[in-house]
Amino acid sequence: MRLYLINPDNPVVSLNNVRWNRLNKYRVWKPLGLCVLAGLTPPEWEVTLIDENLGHPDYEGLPKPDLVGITAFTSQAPRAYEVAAMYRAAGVPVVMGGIHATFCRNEALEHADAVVTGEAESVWGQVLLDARLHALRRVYQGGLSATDTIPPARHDLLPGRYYFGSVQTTRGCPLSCSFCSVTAFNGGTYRHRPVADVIQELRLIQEKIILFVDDNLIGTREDHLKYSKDLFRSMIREGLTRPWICQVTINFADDDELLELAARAGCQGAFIGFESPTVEGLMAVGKKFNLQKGRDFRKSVRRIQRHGICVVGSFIIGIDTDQRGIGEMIARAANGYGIDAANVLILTPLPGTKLYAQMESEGRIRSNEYPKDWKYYTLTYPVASYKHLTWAELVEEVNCFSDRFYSCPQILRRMLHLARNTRSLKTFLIALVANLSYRANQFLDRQIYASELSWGEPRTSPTEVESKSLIETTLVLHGEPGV
Ligand code: B12
Ligand code: SF4
Repeated sequence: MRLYLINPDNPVVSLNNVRWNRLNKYRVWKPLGLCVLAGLTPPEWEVTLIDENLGHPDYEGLPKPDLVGITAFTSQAPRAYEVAAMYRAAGVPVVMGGIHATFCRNEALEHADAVVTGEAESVWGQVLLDARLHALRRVYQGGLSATDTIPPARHDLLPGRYYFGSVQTTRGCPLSCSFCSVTAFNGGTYRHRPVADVIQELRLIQEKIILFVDDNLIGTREDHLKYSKDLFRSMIREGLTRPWICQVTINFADDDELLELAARAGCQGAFIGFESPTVEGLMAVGKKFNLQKGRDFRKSVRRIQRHGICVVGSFIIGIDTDQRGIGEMIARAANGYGIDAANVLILTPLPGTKLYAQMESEGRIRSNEYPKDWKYYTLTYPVASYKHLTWAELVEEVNCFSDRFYSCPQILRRMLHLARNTRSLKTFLIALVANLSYRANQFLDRQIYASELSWGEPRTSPTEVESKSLIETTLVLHGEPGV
């Protein structure tokens, strides 16, 4: 029996599009969900993983599979449905799963023979049995899995084409930011995999650098931190100290023992959500956590960097409290905190989030021709009405941030600072690549925005703008087929 597991791409994502920016080859990460699914698949199935981010295969030339499984973040959904249609037309049953199919189950059911909601560990075996018997049910509710049932991912199925290997040690996050799908998907749980399982899986990864895909690697409570320390100690003991990067909350800075162990275990970079430079902004997105203990961000960032770990900060523009000048304010805050790179995203109502429910009830979601418009839910496009900013103004603020933060002198200043303060060449290189690729991607996004603005969007609120035409202009300029 032949099974294809497919990760669709999204033609309007610059972040992981190698064709647009060669530096993005450092930012194309393995679709770990599909590698886990392959790990759950019994040996009588011959599994092929297809990651469209590495290029589309010649589907026609591939042998016909018995079953196709497709994953999708929301922004990948339109392409996922195209691939599903192609296989269903050829008489191959298609199963969809992942975060988008979970939150938009009925929509996914229109495009697939079966949908798996939630995590796959408890139901994938049944799906495969039913597929063999040509008796697929329409919906399989995976719910949340016990973490000791997560198999080692099949890292071997996508060899040699990625700079980063991926591994997951926890699922969920103890916090609940309004814009984030993680807590909605995980029902507010924060679950740890057995340390021994993670260690076993780390041994299977061939790549020289690893991304811990955990949304919050260290958690917030004492017992969470204890788990992280146990994990790092085991990694050190077992000699599994290849360089790695991770996502954490700012409390990473508060425990020197944790930082020391993380650094010794190979940590070179931490991605931290600062979200907003203002107290009101943090309150508006439900991230009061960042305000606890009278936090001094500059000192916290320094404490992390002192361990040779670079800090990449993430911010959001378009929060209800954001006004003109927010781009400049974020650039100043990011420089003030002393972070090594920063990423600014546009507030986006992702399905399943509190933000989506709020914006929908207020009639503020503008890009709502689904499923077509999902491709803009990349956090780099405006898709809603923003309280104090028109789309044009929002884009100007994003551009203003980039001009200030990613100017050549600023990048040079940061790199000199890093070179003086870290003895790790690898940390330096990671930060350099992050800066250069963010800079290049911002310019790509700007080309898109510029084309929209030159097309003539007046500086009016998107309620008065035909948002559909705006987006279509963008796509025509990028040669998007079918528009
Ligand atoms: C690593 C990661 C990335 C990597 C991508 C790696 C990759 N190719 O998968 C990078 C950095 C490139 C990335 C990019 C983006 N990401 Co991202 N990313 C993640 C992260 C942190 C981990 C994903 C992961 O590996 N999880 C571990 C695996 C094991 O879990 P899983 O994928 O959910 O799979 C399980 C189930 O869902 C299910 N399942 C999944 N697929 C399938 C398929 C079938 C057939 C079946 C049966 C079951 C099934 O079974 C699996 C095992 O139980 C998640 C957060 C999260 N917790 O998922 C965010 C997340 C998925 N990303 C998110 C977003 C928004 C993005 C971006 C759009 C924006 C951005 N700037 O970050 C971009 C664009 C991506 C694109 N191609 O369009 C959102 C998605 C929300 C949504 N509704 O779409 C998430 C949830 C984060 C968040 N805070 O909300 N991301
Ligand atoms: S801290 Fe990060 S992962 Fe956790 S809910 Fe907030 S944005 Fe999501």
